[in-house]
Amino acid sequence: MRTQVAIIGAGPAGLLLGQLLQRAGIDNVILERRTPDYVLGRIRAGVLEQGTVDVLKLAGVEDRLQRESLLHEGVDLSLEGVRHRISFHELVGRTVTVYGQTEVTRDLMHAREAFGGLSVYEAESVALSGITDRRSRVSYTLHGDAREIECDFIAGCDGYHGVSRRSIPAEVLRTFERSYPFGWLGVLADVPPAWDELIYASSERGFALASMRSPTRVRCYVQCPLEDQVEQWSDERFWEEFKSRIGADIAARMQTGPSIEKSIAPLRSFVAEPMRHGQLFLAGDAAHIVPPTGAKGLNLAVSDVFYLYEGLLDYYRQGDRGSLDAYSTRALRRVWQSVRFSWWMTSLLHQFPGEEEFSSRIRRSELEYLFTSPAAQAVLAENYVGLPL
Ligand code: RFL
Ligand code: PHB
Repeated sequence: MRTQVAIIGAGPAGLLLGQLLQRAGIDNVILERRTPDYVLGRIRAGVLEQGTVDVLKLAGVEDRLQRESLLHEGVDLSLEGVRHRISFHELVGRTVTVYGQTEVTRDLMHAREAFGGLSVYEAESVALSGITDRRSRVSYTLHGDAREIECDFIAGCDGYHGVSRRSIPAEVLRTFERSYPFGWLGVLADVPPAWDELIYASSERGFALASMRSPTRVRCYVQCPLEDQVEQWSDERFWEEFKSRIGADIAARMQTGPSIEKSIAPLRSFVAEPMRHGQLFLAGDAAHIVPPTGAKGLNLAVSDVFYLYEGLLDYYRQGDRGSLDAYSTRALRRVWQSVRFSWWMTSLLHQFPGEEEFSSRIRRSELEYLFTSPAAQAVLAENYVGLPL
């Protein structure tokens, strides 16, 4: 088989790139290791920047998003149960959109089906070759049959554990990493949220986040030890812990219910440079990971894809390689901004096990400064709503 762009991975990055290229008449094939249901079963991000919504519009997948998403004008930061509102709208004149990653993925899958784009699910043993000699190929097996795709470019959109980044020689790739000594335990439940906007809560027992997916569905997280297993956390234990951190007034009026999904994610920051090697371009979690505290992972995947799309468009429309050549530099500039912001939000709001008293006093002092200083709040707001693409 021959195509112009072979895309590895059908997460939001791969599907969005496929959809943008499809609309521009650029031929592409998506290879995904899992089944569509498995991909849709992964509960992840919930907050979209305006820039992300704009790119989704460009991809023609805004109908359901516009009908079902929730517009949030700010968030609450809570310290030991006392909440302080950060109004993005008042501070920087912008807002964010609450709409689950699962729904973005579902909309993109439907759009691809409608357009007749080729997605190969359950592709095994995906391997990349000829990345630097302009005869790029991707081989894989499907239900035991060996197959190969010849292509102009490969887009590595296969997440942190994918094969694309590992196909770049070690002497070319530099990686930067920080692991945090805790994880997030997340629960999805069909109860109406007792909060109007997200609450990021710092408490002596650890961080908690109150989020939502719709007027009838909540998504809540608590910071937990890295060693914890989901089985140790019954729904009762989760809700009790969540209530002890989120603040007494919310705890008193919130509804709880059986979890429909429960999972633990470790927190880490990771960046691989460069994001391009020969004809291979990395996008999204394949190139970088941020801790979820800043709500940036999905948004970064979208900005990478947008830059890559512009580069491919210039190449196929005008034969101009300039923006493809600039891709890695351009994407990494924005990546590092989000890496910095996510690291800062994580450091500000979590309890670090074994930390000396000095650091926790500094953190408390910074939070108190944030609550009283519109200048400090504006810095948070500007980053949270998303720096310009
Ligand atoms: P994905 O979603 O991991 O998709 C990669 C796809 O590639 C497939 N794959 C392969 N396919 C073929 N061959 C191989 N060898 C393959 N190896 C892997 C995988 O099966 C998968 O389908 O990466 P992508 O598309 O780059 O998207 C990135 C986002 O998923 C991620 O950044 C966000 O979910 C991060 N994130 C959040 N981001 C936000 O912007 N806002 C949020 O509020 C937010 N909250 C979160 C989050 C991530 C979380 N977890 C669990 C990590 C909350 C959590 C708890
Ligand atoms: C979510 O709703 O899953 C969510 C929201 C904000 C974050 C992380 C996760 O910072």
